[in-house]
Amino acid sequence: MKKTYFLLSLLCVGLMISCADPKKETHKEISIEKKKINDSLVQATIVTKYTTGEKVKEEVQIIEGTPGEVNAQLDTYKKQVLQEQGEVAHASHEKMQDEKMIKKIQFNLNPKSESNANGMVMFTETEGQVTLEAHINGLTPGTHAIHVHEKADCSSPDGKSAGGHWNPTFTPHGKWGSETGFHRGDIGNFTADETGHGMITFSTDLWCIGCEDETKNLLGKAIIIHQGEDDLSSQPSGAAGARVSCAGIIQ
Ligand SMILES: [Cu+2]
Ligand SMILES: [Zn+2]
Repeated sequence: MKKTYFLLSLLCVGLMISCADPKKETHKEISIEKKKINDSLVQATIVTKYTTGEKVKEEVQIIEGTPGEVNAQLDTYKKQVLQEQGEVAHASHEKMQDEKMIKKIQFNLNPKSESNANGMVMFTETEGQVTLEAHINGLTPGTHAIHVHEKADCSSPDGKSAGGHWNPTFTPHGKWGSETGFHRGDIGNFTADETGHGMITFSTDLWCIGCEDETKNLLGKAIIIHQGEDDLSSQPSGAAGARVSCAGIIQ
């Protein structure tokens, strides 16, 4: 009796193994990320992840060239993948993720109005969202205003060559997001510590880097840091005082 049970259970285990694992399925996942390096150079990274049971294998392919070249190569690649997918449809599972375009530009902030305020400002655009990150040194401790002004011209000693606040929607000056209106350049205020260092990050989908929409496009504008605080109400520019640092947002 015992022997029969043993044999039966062996048979069951054997059946379970063969049923669960007819031929190991390989899952294939593809992700494409596009990165703009400069205006004439784009880099696309294709990562293909093969998962067979516990095993994961990754293949990385990098394509670099002009936007046209890279797009053409990606098109060819995608057609290939679709063909393969047709042939091995039941054995593999494929997911083509959205292409992500990451744009990144960076500028130096230079002292104006006989200040020592310098630093850097960086803009990153990904999936319709632009993030600004600015680091400034040489400020007087306390609150300072930061705005986008209308012209990428920092040539004058007082920074006034950059013009007024960038205001493509012709609204009053104010706090960002305010119902009574705000300029597209009204980033607001940040604090410098006792060593004169300050930093700010700011994110919005109301900006873009080099798109067609002139109510959103940052290129050709300037970043200005002020000696004083933006009161977020005085017209037309928040009474923030002298312009102590300037960066042109030039392509
Ligand atoms: Cu300003
Ligand atoms: Zn303003």
